[in-house]
Amino acid sequence: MKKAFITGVTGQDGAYLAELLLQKGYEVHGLKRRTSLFNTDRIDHLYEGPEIKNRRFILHHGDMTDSSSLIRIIQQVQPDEIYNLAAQSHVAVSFEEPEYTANSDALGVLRLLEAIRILGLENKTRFYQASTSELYGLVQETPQRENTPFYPRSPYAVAKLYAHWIVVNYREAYGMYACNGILFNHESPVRGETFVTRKITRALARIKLGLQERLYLGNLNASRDWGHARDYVEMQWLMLQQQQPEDFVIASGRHYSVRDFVNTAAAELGISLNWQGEGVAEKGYDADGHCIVAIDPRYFRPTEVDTLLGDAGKAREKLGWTPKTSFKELVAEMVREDLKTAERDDLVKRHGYDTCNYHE
Ligand code: NDP
Ligand code: GDR
Repeated sequence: MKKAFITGVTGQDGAYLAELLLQKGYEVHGLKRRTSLFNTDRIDHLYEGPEIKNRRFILHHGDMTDSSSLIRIIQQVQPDEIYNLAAQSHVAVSFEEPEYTANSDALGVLRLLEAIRILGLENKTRFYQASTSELYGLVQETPQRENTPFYPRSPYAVAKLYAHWIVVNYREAYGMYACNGILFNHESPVRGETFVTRKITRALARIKLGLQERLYLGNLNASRDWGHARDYVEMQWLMLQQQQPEDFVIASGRHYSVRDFVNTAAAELGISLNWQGEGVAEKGYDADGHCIVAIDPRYFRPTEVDTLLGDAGKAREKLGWTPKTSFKELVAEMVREDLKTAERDDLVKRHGYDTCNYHE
């Protein structure tokens, strides 16, 4: 039985990947950091209690900023594959916590690669790094491919640039099977609530049921190449099953603006939006003339990535990969799931209990 170690297993991709690897018969080990509240919502359905014999899903406490925990876990598990998905993954937050972001997102990768070396696992353990389209930042070429020059535009992207190149360097210097998946934005119903897509679907569902008045956003003109996380984790696994380690761009090849995303999600909910005004004064009104979408300049970033569009031609040709979920299907699935949650919150509210209205 193959053993995989997933860092970031409690995150969006970690949950989808753990599920996929368990289906494929792997023994899956996950890194979980200590938090004051539970952080395992996304993987609770995979949990196996100590009473289960031959458990195949096992969590370990550790942290990307703590070498000793990483070395200990890798020594204990002796994984065939490591998927490094852990990161402070929020671009806007990285401007406020640049040092921590560099520590976990850049040095964290070095710690894992060194752990493999220290433990003499270079010839056994294959390594996947969650690289990102944010590396292209101020884009030098459209669409972006594996050889498009990078121009990172945030402390997050700069940290991920280090991560990307240290993986390439360890591959070349030590012959390790290590590769980067340069993934464009991918979303799902379990996407973190502060990323723009989930923020939109969650807020519009709550607005529809009268649980929230308005959705505040930043740059409506930013455009992204959005896909579904379920399709993208399949590629993470495929990249570790090749003869030779290589880096791949993973993208849908289509892009939409944040405003398009709002319109599509609103339409799914039967809300027709009428936009008026320009720049920071732009507002979206519903059919009754209520302003339900407005701009809050707090969400503008010091340096923005205006537009991204990926070309996953290499993945298509070499790995036979194409995304299965369209933009519209993705939005519809996210809206449907957030509407279910909003209906539950509505019920709770009608029974006299207030629900969270946190909308960042
Ligand atoms: P999430 O933010 O949903 O998950 C991040 C995971 O990393 C969580 O499990 C989080 O733990 C964990 N984590 C954060 N900091 C640490 C730390 N110091 N030590 C241990 N664990 C830590 O991200 P996604 O699932 O969306 O993304 C997965 C990876 O892919 C990330 O590296 C991201 O940067 C990258 N990526 C994502 C893309 C996307 O569109 N989703 C596109 C391209 C790259 P906790 O649950 O406790 O917060
Ligand atoms: P991104 O995702 O920065 O691309 O990083 P995010 O959803 O945060 O932003 C996408 C675009 O939307 C604009 N935007 C807003 N963003 C947020 N979060 N909140 C808002 O209110 C808002 N209004 C407009 C942003 O300015 C931006 O242009 C994600 C993360 O998953 C990274 O970890 C990953 O590497 C990249 O995708 C690829």
